[in-house]
Formats: sequence, C-alpha cells, structure tokens
Amino acid sequence: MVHQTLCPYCGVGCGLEASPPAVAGKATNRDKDGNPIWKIMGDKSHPSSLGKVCVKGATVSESLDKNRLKTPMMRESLDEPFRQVTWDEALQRIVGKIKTTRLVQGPHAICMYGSGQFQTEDYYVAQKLLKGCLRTNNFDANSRLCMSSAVSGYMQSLGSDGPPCCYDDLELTDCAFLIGTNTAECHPIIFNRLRVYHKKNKEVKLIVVDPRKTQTAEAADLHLAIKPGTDIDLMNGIAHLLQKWGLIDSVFIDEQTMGFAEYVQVIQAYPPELVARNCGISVEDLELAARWWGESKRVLSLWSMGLNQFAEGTAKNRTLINLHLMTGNIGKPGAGPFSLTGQPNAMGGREAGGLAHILPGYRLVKNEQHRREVEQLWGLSPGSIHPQPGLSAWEMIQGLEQDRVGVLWIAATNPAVSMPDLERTKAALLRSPFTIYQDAYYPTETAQYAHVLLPAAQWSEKTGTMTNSERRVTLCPAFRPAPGLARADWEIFAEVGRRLGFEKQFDFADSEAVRNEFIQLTANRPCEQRGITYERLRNEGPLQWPCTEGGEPQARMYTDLRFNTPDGLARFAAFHSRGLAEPPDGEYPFVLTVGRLYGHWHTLTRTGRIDKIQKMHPEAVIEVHPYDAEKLGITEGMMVQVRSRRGWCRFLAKITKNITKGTVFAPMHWGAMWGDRTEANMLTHPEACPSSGQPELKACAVQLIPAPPEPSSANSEVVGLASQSASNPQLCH
Ligand SMILES: Nc1nc2c(c(=O)[nH]1)N[C@H]1C(S)=C(S)[C@@H](COP(=O)(O)OP(=O)(O)OC[C@H]3O[C@@H](n4cnc5c(=O)[nH]c(N)nc54)[C@H](O)[C@@H]3O)O[C@H]1N2
Ligand SMILES: Nc1nc2c(c(=O)[nH]1)N[C@H]1C(S)=C(S)[C@@H](COP(=O)(O)OP(=O)(O)OC[C@H]3O[C@@H](n4cnc5c(=O)[nH]c(N)nc54)[C@H](O)[C@@H]3O)O[C@H]1N2
Ligand code: SF4
Ligand SMILES: [Mo]
Repeated sequence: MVHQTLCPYCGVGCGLEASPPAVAGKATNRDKDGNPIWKIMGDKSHPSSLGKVCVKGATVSESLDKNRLKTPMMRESLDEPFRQVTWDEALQRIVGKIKTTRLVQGPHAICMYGSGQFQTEDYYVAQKLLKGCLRTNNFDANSRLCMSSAVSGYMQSLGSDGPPCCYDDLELTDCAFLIGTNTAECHPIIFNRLRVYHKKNKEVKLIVVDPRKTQTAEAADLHLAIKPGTDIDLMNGIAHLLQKWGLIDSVFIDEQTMGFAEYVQVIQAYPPELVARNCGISVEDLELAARWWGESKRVLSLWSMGLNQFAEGTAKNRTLINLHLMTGNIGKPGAGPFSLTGQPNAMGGREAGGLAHILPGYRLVKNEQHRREVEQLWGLSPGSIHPQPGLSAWEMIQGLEQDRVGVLWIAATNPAVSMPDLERTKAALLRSPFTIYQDAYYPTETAQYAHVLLPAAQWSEKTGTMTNSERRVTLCPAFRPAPGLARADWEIFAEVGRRLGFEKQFDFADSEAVRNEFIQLTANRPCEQRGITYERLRNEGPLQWPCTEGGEPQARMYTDLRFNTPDGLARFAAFHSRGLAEPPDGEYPFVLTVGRLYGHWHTLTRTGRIDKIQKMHPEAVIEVHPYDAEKLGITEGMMVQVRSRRGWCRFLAKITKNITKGTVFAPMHWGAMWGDRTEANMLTHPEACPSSGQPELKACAVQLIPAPPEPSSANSEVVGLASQSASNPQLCH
C-alpha cells in the first residue's frame, strides 16, 4: 500500500508517497545495517510540489532506523552513565520534579524548548500543558532562531502573522525579488518552479540579493552582492528611487495604508550614491533593481534567514513589506511578501501558539480577551494563563545562568549545536538542575546535557498535521511502527498533564481529537481552519487556510485589501539602517556568515546518517575570497582556524570568488559529534532583534589564521561527557 504524506524536512512541504520495503517477488532494499528501506517518491497529486522532491526528501527513509533512541533513560547527574528505565519511572520522576519546582521556585521555573519539527498536534498539547495547566508561558521553539522576525514583521505591518501568498504566485509574477535566501539549496522545489517559469518567460525578472554568489544568485538576471547587514540601506535606497521616479501606487497608499509620510522622511536619507557605497554595489545595479521593481505590475518577494537572523530582523522584514505597500504589490496574484518558512511545520507552530508570546489561533499572550477565549475552551478558570510572555529561547539560557530554571524540557531540537555562542550555551546547559530531552535519535549533542531522555516517535511513526509555507495543511499518517518504546510527542505531553491532575484537559483519544479541539480555537481568526479536519484532508487532500467549516480554502490572504489591523490599514515602518550588531574591526576583520548546504539538514541527526548525502558534503568547509586568502597566505584545502570573541573552530579552506571580499561563509551543520571543532556557533553571538528576540545568527566578526598549531584549551568537560555517552552503545539500540 502507498501512503501519501509530507516531506519532514523543509517548509516547502512537498508531498511524498511512501511504499513498503518488501514487495512480493523482489529483493528488499536495505540500509548498511540491514534495516529495510521504505521507497519514497514525489506525490504527483500534492498541489504544492506536483510530484517533485529534492535529495533530502528522496532519501529520508534511509535515516529512520539508525541510532534511534528506543527506551526512556535516566541518570541522577550529568557525570553518571544513563540507565534504561520504564516510561512509568521516567514520567514519575518528571511529574515529581515539576511539582516540587512549581512549589519551591514557582511555575516560571519550568521551561519547554520545542521545535518546528513538531506536528501541530504536538505543539498544541504542549501549549495547553505549559501555558494553560502549568500557568507559565515559558514555551518557546527553535522558530525563535528561524521565523520569529517574519512573524513580528507581518504582525506589525499587516496586523497578524501569515504569509499572504501561494506557490502559484511563482508562475504569475513579473519580477521575483529574492533577498537573504538561498532558495536553490534550501527550498529547492520552490526554486525549480520559479526557474522553469523564469527560463520560459524572458520578460520576467529575477533579482537575488545575497553577499554570496549562491546557486540561487547564479540563476538571477541581477545579483546584488551586498555587504552583510546592508539590506535596509538597499531597500530604503530602492524606495528612494521609486519615490523620486513616481513609480508608486498613490491610491493604494492613501486608501490602504498608514505612516507613509514618516517613511518618506526616512527614505530621503538614502540617495543612490550613498546606498551603493554602503552596500558595496554599483549605482547602475541599484537603479536597475529599483526600475524593475517599479515597472513590474506584480512583484513577488521571497526571503528567509538572510533577513530574519539579524538584530534588525523585524526592521528588515518591515522594510521589505514597505516596498510592497508603496507599490500596491500585495493581495493580488503574482505579488506579495512571501517569507519562506524553514522547518516543515514552523507554520503549524505559529498557528498553535508555539512561541512564548503567542497563544493558539494567532492570539497574543498580552491580549486579555485572547487569554479568556483560550482559557474558556481549555476549561480553566479566568486568569489561568499568565498575562506576560514567557522566556524566549535565549532567555531560557540566561535563566539557566541565573539559576532561575528548575526544569528544562527540550524536544525535537538540538540546541547544543544550533544556539548561538555555544560555549556559553553549553555552560548554561551544564548548570541545569533537571533537563528532559525528548528526541528520536541517540546520541545527539544535546543528550549529553540531559538527566532524562525520552524516546520520540518521529515522522512516519505518528499521525498528525503539518502546514507548509503556502499555508497548506497536509495529513501525515503513521505508516511504520515506532521503534522500541518511542511515543508521539503529544502523547507524552498529554500523559504528563494527566499525571499532574488534568485528566479532563488531556483526555484525547487520538491525534484527530487533538486537531478537532485545536481548530475550534481558529474560529474567526486569520488562520481559520475549522474546515480543515482529518476527514476533509483524507477525502480532498492537502488544504490551505483560511478555510471555514464546509467552506472553500483560500489561496491568498488580503485579496480584499483589508489587513488584520483594527482599522484594516497596513502600516508603513520607518527604519534607518543600523548595520551589524558586531561589525568587523582591526582585530576581527572578517564577517562570518553561517548557513546551509543543499544535501544536509541542520545538525545532521538524519542526513549525517545517509551515505549519499555524506558523500555530497563530506566535510565542513569555509569559503574565502581569493583576495583575502592571498593576503593571509591561505590556500585551497588548507586548515584554517577561525576565531571570534567567543570561541574558535577550524575548517578546510575553499577559495572562491562566490563570496564577497571581507566575508567568509561556514555551514551550520557539523556539531561536536560530527567534526573536530567544526561548530560554527562557537563563533556566533546572541545579540537579538529587540522586537522578535531572534538572534543575529547570520553574522559575527572573526579572524582567520592559516594552519595554526593545536591550541591547548579544548573543552575537556564536554569531551568527557561525549565519550561517555558514546561508550554506552547498548542504550541506543
Ligand atoms: N538543504 C537545507 N535546506 C533547508 C534547511 C537545511 O538545513 N538544509 N533548513 C531549513 C530551515 S529551518 C531554514 S530556516 C531555511 C533557511 O534557508 P535560507 O535562509 O535560504 O538559508 P541560509 O543558508 O541559512 O541563508 C540564506 C542566505 O542568506 C545569506 N545572507 C547572509 N547574510 C546576509 C545579509 O546580510 N543580507 C542578505 N540579503 N543575505 C544574507 C547567506 O549568504 C545565505 O546564502 O532552510 C530550510 N531548508
Ligand atoms: N549560526 C547559525 N545557527 C543556526 C542557524 C543559522 O542559519 N546559523 N539556523 C537556525 C535555524 S533557522 C534553525 S531552524 C535551527 C535548527 O536547529 P535544530 O532544531 O537544533 O536542528 P535539528 O537538527 O533539525 O534538530 C531537530 C531534532 O529533532 C529530532 N526530531 C526529529 N523529528 C522529531 C520528532 O518528531 N519528535 C522529536 N521529539 N524529535 C524529533 C531530530 O532527531 C533532531 O535532533 O538552527 C538555528 N541555528
Ligand atoms: S524541497 Fe523541502 S520539502 Fe521538498 S523534498 Fe526537498 S526538503 Fe523535502
Ligand atoms: Mo530554520
């Protein structure tokens, strides 16, 4: 039997068809360890991907059986080995710890750090447990490191979160403006669709703004290789020219927006010569970009981490939305600001309230009416939900540093690799009095900091829903058994809730019951999805929200040009450029930018275990411009030590003109388990956007030293822990 589901990797959300490994009369396909491999194909009937898949989706089944965490494990302190325990023992310990922590330190000493790799049902039950029953808003997710600047940008400019466009817009636009996104490698199926259309339609313009000449930039008609952190200069410079040339939509501005006059004041300060100099591009290229934007009837912008992961992340998002507002490029086919979601279900997380400042149904913690609505549906007394946002991801690290955290529960994310300033992150994790880590794999870098390990069922082993970048919800059914004693994340949260005395609140028969309850909280909200039930998803396939009960799914938001602000008007934002939080200087003269490679996924828990992908990207390499390399005496393939104010790493050098002078690029993927000092986040800093709390993971100041001698300051503490968990192989079968 063929099972239709969604790819569990990126936010493109491609439909997959999985068929069982054993086919009568044929030899079963097996991985190196002898595990049978499910066959994965693109699902032609999935409207988001039409049968296409990239190498990650195509090979995902090869990672499902390797190094799985199969039983709960526990230890009293981090220097002890783990021992296998029963679920009952593990849950008793967790519930006991939660109860005493609540009594002794109060509810805000309990934190959960979750993930855009949860299904919506996992997210929803976690919100109910933390924000409703435990009365703390200390639930945050790795989306804080990923999409939170887009969330706050949409909220502040358009009145609510939600990418307003759909993938069909890729084939309806006159001008695609890709900024801070390596779509070709990170959202490949979206990129392929755009590229095919662009190739066929010579008049369609493709602009790419990225300090690196990525595969995305190679396909562009115009590549603006700006200096890192100068996006606001560039976009204000484009706005300056559009205003000067009169290429603006005055009717739209007058009738549908507020704040234009202040914005015009700001953009006056961005004349082309100054902007070109600040960005490191030519005036001609700047003018060409502005001309193409201004003269196109339908402009579609796409972006991801090159805008979001900055201390001015929200300002960058809003500055981009400004360009859409001033030219009326929103609410119509082929046009609009379209953030590309990173993870498979970061969108579902936003809908279910999966960040410390939001509640299910695109509600805000700070809004009293919103809190009352949620409390009522959850059967809790008014006032149960705390009126202040909880701790964001980095604030949890600070909470650990200040001994304000009593219980830290981490699920479906690997912060010992993906958080900024890893030396500090790891030191904080070591201080945690009690860490629960719920993951599908073992070992991982974060497992070394846990007191309790809970085995999670992952994609293909649990049924739930996920929403992709174009707001399309797909039902992902379980079609393989979970290994050992692994359980779905939501079931674990619900069981803890029941054991804490909330039997009624967590009395879900199955994940369908969870979704049925969650969608009630989307009633008349921007992310309305009462019409997106399991039943309809089974019968009709993937559906986009907003979709009322029995109603038709809507492909686009804001087609009536009424925004989700109280007065229906969109808001211009007037931001000056502030540049990088840590600019290069004499001592640390290079900007390091950290990002992704086509084949690998994040911290390698899956793709690091797939031979084909390992062969594509065998090791961590740093990209250096030939001019800089020559000055420093760095040659191709040489080991380079990279130092920042916070730590050091080493990478093999790749000399390439694809990167702007003065900037170097390293991948985020190789954590301590996969390389020798190749953790790029040893170098990054936690300075974050004041509005979104998203850290500036895309840029920090570094120095490069060719082939240095081995320094003696290796982090022996952590190395000790690592070797210990690796020496317990029987526990990971
Ligand atoms: N292959 C692969 N695909 C993935 C993932 C993965 O791990 N691997 N992860 C998924 C996730 S969660 C996410 S969030 C997305 C991320 O998708 P992307 O954001 O496309 O990926 P990144 O490589 O992090 O960064 C994008 C680009 O930002 C550029 N950049 C750096 N600084 C600046 C700047 O100041 N201005 C501008 N304009 N650009 C800048 C970098 O050079 C880089 O090419 O990918 C998703 N897809
Ligand atoms: N410098 C720098 N740092 C970055 C970034 C960057 O661009 N630059 N990008 C940031 C971004 S955008 C992101 S999204 C993060 C990603 O960083 P992480 O979230 O740390 O990365 P993953 O490797 O995806 O971790 C997911 C974990 O969940 C587990 N897992 C998978 N499915 C399930 C499940 O169903 N249940 C449970 N319980 N576990 C499961 C996997 O085994 C894995 O250990 O990194 C951030 N860090
Ligand atoms: S583009 Fe993204 S969703 Fe599609 S197959 Fe590749 S990783 Fe999966
Ligand atoms: Mo992400």
